[in-house]
Amino acid sequence: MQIILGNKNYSSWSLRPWMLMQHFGLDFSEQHISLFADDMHEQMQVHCPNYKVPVLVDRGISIWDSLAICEYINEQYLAGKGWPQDTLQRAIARSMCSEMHSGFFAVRQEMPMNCRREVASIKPSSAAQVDIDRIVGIFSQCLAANAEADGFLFAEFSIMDAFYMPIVSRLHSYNIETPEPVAQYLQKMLSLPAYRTWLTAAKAEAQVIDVAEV
Ligand SMILES: N[C@@H](CCC(=O)N[C@@H](CS)C(=O)NCC(=O)O)C(=O)O
Repeated sequence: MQIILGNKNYSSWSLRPWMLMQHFGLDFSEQHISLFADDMHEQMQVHCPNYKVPVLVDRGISIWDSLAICEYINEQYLAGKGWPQDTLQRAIARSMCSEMHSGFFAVRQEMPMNCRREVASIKPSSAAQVDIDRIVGIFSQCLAANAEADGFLFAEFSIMDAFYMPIVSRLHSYNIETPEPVAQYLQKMLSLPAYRTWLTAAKAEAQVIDVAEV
C-alpha cells in the first residue's frame, strides 16, 4: 500500500489519511510530490486521476480524496475501528468530518497549514473568527460528551481526530486562544508520536510555498 502525499509542511489534505494510517500502525510506503513545482502534473500523471493529493494506491488501484481514503482504510484495515462504534455517535462524527471537508473556507484561506511556522498571532477576519468559533464549539461539545475517556474527540482516536489534525496545527501555529479543555486537546494531538513524525519530516523539507507563508 502506498500513499501519495504533498509537502508535509503544507498539505493539510494529505495529513488526514496519513495520520489515521500512521496512528494505527499500518504498513505503507510514501511518495512525495512537491506542490506547485514545475513537475507536479507529471508526477501526478500515473496515480492521481484528479491531479490532486492525497491518493492511496492499494492492490494497484488508486483511491483519491482524503475522506474516501479514510473510509476505505476503516473498512479494509481497521475493521470499523476508525469511527465511533455507536451508530448515532458515528453519524455525528461523520457530520462533523463532512463539515470540515466542505467548509471553513475563511480559516483555510487566511491560516494555511504551515506546520513548521514559528508560533505567532494573527488577527483573523470576522469570517475566519466565525469558523474558529464553530471549530472550538465542535471540539468543546465532543470533549464535554467524552469527559471520562481518553481525551480524543470521540473517546478513542478516530477519523474525526485525523480529520481535524490540520486544524489543530493551525490553531497552534497562529496562536489562537481556546478554552482550557480545547487547549489540552490541542496539546495532546500535537504530542502524538504520529504527528511528531510528520512534523520532523515537514521541518526537513526545503520547498517554501510563498502564498502559504502568512
Ligand atoms: N478534497 C480533496 C482535496 C485535495 C487537494 O486539494 N489537494 C491539494 C494539496 S493539499 C492539491 O493536490 N493541490 C494541487 C492542485 O490543486 O493543483 C481531498 O480531500 O483529498
